[in-house]
Amino acid sequence: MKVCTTIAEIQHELASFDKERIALVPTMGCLHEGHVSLIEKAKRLADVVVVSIYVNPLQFGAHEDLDTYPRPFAGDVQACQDAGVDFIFHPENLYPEHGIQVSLQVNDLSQKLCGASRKGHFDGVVTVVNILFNIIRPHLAIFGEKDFQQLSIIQRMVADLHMQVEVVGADIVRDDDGLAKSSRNRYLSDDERQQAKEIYAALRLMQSQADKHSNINDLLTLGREHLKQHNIAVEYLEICDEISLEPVTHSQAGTTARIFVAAEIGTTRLIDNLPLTNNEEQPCV
Ligand code: PAJ
Repeated sequence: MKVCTTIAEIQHELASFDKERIALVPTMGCLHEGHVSLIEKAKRLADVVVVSIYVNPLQFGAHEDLDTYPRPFAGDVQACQDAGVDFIFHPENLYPEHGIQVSLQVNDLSQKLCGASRKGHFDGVVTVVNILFNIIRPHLAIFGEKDFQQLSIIQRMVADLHMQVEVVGADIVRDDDGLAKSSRNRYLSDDERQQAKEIYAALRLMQSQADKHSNINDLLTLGREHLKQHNIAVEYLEICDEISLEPVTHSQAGTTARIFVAAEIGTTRLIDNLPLTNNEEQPCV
């Protein structure tokens, strides 16, 4: 495995792989099992795996955790080595010295769910992902369903702009009690960590009751009550279509309906999502 810190260096390395399939796994580092599962999927689907580690300033709001975002680089290098990564791309900066003049903008898809409270966040994400695609020129790129809105928006970017890259989604990796793994889980105290598992519990409760409630609002109330009982402050709890991200009514809810949640535990903001219908328990036909 090689660590490249400049664009010239990574492009020089990748130039020798003109016949191989290159996969990119974009990350902001502080790697955990969720990221490793993306790397494993990349290894199954491609010949050469590049992991980018870059805490992208453009996607953080003024009052967000850019400065304190954990950057345990030595541990990340070890995790990549153990997972069989070929190249780490770890640039110091990806933007022009005096600021970026031309960037990408997401329309309606960025106004919903996380985008409602994180103005400009998804513009920052698509801009950096586009820059990474242009530098690495991967055949495929892997993104986790943990950030489902991000995955949907990147799929839409690639479709709308006719980009020559295949976007592949990967399942959410969770702790044993269901909490979705996240670099931000390390901000939680022991008590908060106990509380945090109730986010997944609320999603499962809603999923398990989905076919008993014909009214989508009853389901949302059920989830909200569960979170309230555990003193969890909800930023949003919605049931939306996976592609349009528009709220669905129960009568429309098919296999593409998904429950989305963002909640604050103490000062830590956590997100999660789950299909409304538990596809795994459905009989194969
Ligand atoms: P980051 O938060 O580091 O996440 C990198 C990738 O790991 C994303 O695709 C995310 O969905 C995935 N991931 C995180 N936790 C996961 C989990 N528990 N299970 C499965 N996948 C998980 O997302 C970003 O970085 C940035 O926005 C980025 C795309 C790198 C652009 O800066």
